[in-house]
Amino acid sequence: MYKSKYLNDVFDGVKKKYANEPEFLQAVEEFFDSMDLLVEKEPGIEKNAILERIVVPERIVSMRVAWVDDKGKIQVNTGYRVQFNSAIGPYKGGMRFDPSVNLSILKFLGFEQTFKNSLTGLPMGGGKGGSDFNPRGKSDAEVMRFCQAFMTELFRYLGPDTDVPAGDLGFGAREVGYMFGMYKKLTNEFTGTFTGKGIPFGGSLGRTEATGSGLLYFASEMLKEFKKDTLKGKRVIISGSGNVGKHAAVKAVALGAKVVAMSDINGFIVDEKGLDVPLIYKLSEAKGEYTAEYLKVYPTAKFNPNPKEMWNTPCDIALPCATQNEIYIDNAKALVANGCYMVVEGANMPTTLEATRYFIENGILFGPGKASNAGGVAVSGLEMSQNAMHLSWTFEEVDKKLEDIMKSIFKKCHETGAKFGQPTNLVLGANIAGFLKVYQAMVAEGVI
Ligand code: NDP
Ligand code: 2IT
Repeated sequence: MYKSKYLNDVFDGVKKKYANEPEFLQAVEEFFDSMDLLVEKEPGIEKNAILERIVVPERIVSMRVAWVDDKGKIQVNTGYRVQFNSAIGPYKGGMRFDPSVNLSILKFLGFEQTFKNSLTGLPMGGGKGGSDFNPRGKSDAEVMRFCQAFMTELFRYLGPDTDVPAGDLGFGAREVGYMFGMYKKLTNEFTGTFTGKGIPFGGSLGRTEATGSGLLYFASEMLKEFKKDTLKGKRVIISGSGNVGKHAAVKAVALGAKVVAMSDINGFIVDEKGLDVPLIYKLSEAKGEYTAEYLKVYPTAKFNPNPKEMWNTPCDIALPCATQNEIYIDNAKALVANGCYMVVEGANMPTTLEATRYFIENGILFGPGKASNAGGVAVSGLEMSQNAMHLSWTFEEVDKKLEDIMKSIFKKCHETGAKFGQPTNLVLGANIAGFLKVYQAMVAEGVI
């Protein structure tokens, strides 16, 4: 129940209409929690029906993707692109390949992306896409055929000033390469219509590392502002050993922290003395299961086949970097009981709403994904700029810009929270600060 009648009415409508989209409803509810403090101060929100409009994607395309596997069998998947909001720039956001992909998940991701992209300060709207295709266990040739088949339909909806996809879960440099190649062939143009591209064909140095590095820059700002402290010597646990988790681990170590546990979908490894992150990086790059190889080198490390139990590991800082809804209320309680005082989200919505509220109510420093993991899309924005200018910046230049953007996002969230009397509530700060720019643009652009 919100204080505002307007908010209650809009949320009731959303709940009824999208009852079968739990992840989307969860993202909207978290966002509306923050809007309760704003809608009465800003009557223009109700007058312009902004919330009714902002929860509906501007366009959703869905397509059949038929392809032939290595055995000659015809396979059929569904591909999607959710073009959520273009008020402040072309649609921008990743593509996810995972059997769990459906419209509820892509809509929650596209909704959050809109506010995340706004927080970066760069001109990017929100979008997300993907497919229920499972890349695990597929050959490179199968992945290529799938990506090409998907692009023969998707290309109609993309463009450097229309919609610019990038990577996400299950979708990395290989997939970007295959999809970009087919896009280029079909459109007969070489433009920056994907980010996260390989360096030889227009990619930005530093994009691969950006989400994980940016997460640690954000975490450093939180520690500096709220605890007058640094990452030096802090015990960190990280879920996910993919693009985000791996680079978060590398940056955590570079900034002096000790990574004591890391997981993937098969389980987690833990070592109080600190994990050998360069070795994990190397082994996980080879794709697939890496823990057995790691334990051969470090027999004192322990393996647990249940990744969820990693949240019972004593730590100072937890970085969920795998997927949505990884930290439930029981995991949150276990983290706090074992001494964790800071949680910073590398994944999108890895913390359930109940667990998020528990952290905030119990004074745990909490960095919401739409702010703390914005480094990836921020460097995607920098890649778009470099492509448009036909030039490329050095790694150091990009990394410095990333650090500045993460500091500025933290400042916006902190100062906006403070304006509403809650300086440590970065969820509130991120939602309101991300929203305000989109809101102003929507009003100025009229009823469309
Ligand atoms: P990757 O596919 O590179 O890595 C995902 C990691 O999470 C893998 O280690 C995977 O294990 C593990 N994982 C996947 N599903 C589950 C599950 N159900 N339970 C436990 N572990 C799981 O994806 P990314 O690192 O790119 O993305 C991770 C998260 O970060 C997602 O929420 C994504 O939306 C978000 N994000 C990504 C950005 C990017 O730039 N890539 C930017 C901002 C946010 P395994 O390898 O064994 O399957
Ligand atoms: O969730 C995200 O921000 C991403 N997957 C990155 C999107 C992008 O366009 O770089």
